[in-house]
Amino acid sequence: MTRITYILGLVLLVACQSPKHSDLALLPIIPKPVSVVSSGKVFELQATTNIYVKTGSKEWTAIAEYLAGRLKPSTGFELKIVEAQEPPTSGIYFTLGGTAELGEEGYELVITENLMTITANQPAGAFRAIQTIRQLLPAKIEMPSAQQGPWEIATGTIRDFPTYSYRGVMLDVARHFFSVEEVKLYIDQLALYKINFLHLHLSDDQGWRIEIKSWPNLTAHGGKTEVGGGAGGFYTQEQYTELINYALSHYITIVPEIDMPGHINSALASYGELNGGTIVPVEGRVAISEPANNILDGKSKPTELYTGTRVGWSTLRIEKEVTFKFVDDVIREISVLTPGPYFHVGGDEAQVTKKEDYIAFVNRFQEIVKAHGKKMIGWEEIAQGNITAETVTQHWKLPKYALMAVEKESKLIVSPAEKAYLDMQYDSTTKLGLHWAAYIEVDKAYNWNPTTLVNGIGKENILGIEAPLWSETISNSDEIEYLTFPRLLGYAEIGWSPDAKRNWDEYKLRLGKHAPRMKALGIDFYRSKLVEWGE
Ligand code: TNX
Repeated sequence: MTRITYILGLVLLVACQSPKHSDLALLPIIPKPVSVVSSGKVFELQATTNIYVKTGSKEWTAIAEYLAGRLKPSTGFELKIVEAQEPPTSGIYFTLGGTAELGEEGYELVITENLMTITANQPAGAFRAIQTIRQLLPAKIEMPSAQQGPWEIATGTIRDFPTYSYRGVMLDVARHFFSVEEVKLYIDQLALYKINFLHLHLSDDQGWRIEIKSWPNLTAHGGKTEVGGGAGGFYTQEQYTELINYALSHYITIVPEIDMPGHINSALASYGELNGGTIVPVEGRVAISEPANNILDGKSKPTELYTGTRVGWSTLRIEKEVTFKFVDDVIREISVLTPGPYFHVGGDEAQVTKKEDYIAFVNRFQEIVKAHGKKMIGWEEIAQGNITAETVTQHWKLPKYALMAVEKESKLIVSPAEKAYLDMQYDSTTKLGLHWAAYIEVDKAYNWNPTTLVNGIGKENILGIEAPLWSETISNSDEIEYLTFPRLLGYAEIGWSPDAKRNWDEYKLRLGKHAPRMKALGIDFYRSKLVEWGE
């Protein structure tokens, strides 16, 4: 073999191996699917492509409509939705069924030159499949205006299902309020990466954000401001329901949180009878550790509204009868509006609540939440209470509480602050966010595993993962996006993809290819230097 033919041969070999659009297995899907097998051909989406739904149920039709709606602005196609009893020979075909392995959210996607078949046990699986299909199309599919095709999809088979059943994000709407429209936009963005729970932190010292009809001053007064002194705001019950339904149409379950017994100043400022005395917040993160002893002076004046960022200085008082009337009313009203299984009672940083009172609070909260038909979730400190196996503990900081929870057979949502807090800065030059737990660059956000976080805690103890976004430093969608993206994609993959398939060096290549997609969606993401961003 001459040198020339050898080099030519090499060039040819490399050319054949380099990514081609028709190779399904080389597409940068996030989260990475369980299995992808390519068959080397191309399916082309055209104006005449029909979307067939086998079951004819309203829910499946709504999913088909969601797909058609997502594809319309950029393609200009008005794809028709047709009921089919038999598998069609061409088009996009949604059908019920599949192996047990696919579970509630899994799907199988079989793509041939003429037909794309989506099979799932449940509508949720079909919805997740659509998110994969979006990522199989060129990034410009996400543009809000008409683009030039062709709209080609590589052929092959994808089988996919999640590792964890809980893959959440938390948005703090208390420190800064976010409008219904801003939360809906966030839901749109989370859906693309197969997130299935959105935890809303609805109350804190700085603001009460959900209408409670039996305690109207919570929002009328307690919703009036936010960190920095802005106007705050709140959701009426109708608006909250609108958010629940919007999330549900994206197969996302809302978890409402009312943070108690600490982080409660907005309620104490709204109703003097809830206030057990004057506690003045002190400088620094760790506030006073001893409860003030003038607490039950009977005068019960409301506190002042608070617009700073200190934590751990307010508390409900267990000695007051009215406290539990309040707690019961709030949990009842929100539970009635919430179809999801969970109610989050907060329970974090109750630094001025006596330990024995704190434990008694947790026990009462658990009873009340159960009485209103929900399962309790609380931040890890609740593990000190008599929590049952039904209660879920959200681990954020101390391994000892995670272990305590697991001993009580409580399952964990893992949200380790130094790895999974979306409000942590990327590095020391990041303008938004905080860094009390860590700086979290994009590699650090990705490079960890829930099952190796705490010695003695394994997959069987873990319900899933959640990335919380606290909002002390952010107040609009652009800022939400900057801290959320691109780290969210990594959390989504940790929650969904088999751990053995994950590695940073391979992931960062896929991540880089999501730049044009996020850009097309108008997402203001952080362009980490660790990633080569595609255009
Ligand atoms: C700790 S994490 C908090 C929040 C703050 C956050 C800021 C947790 C359960 N509590 O009250 O907003 O730090 O990063």
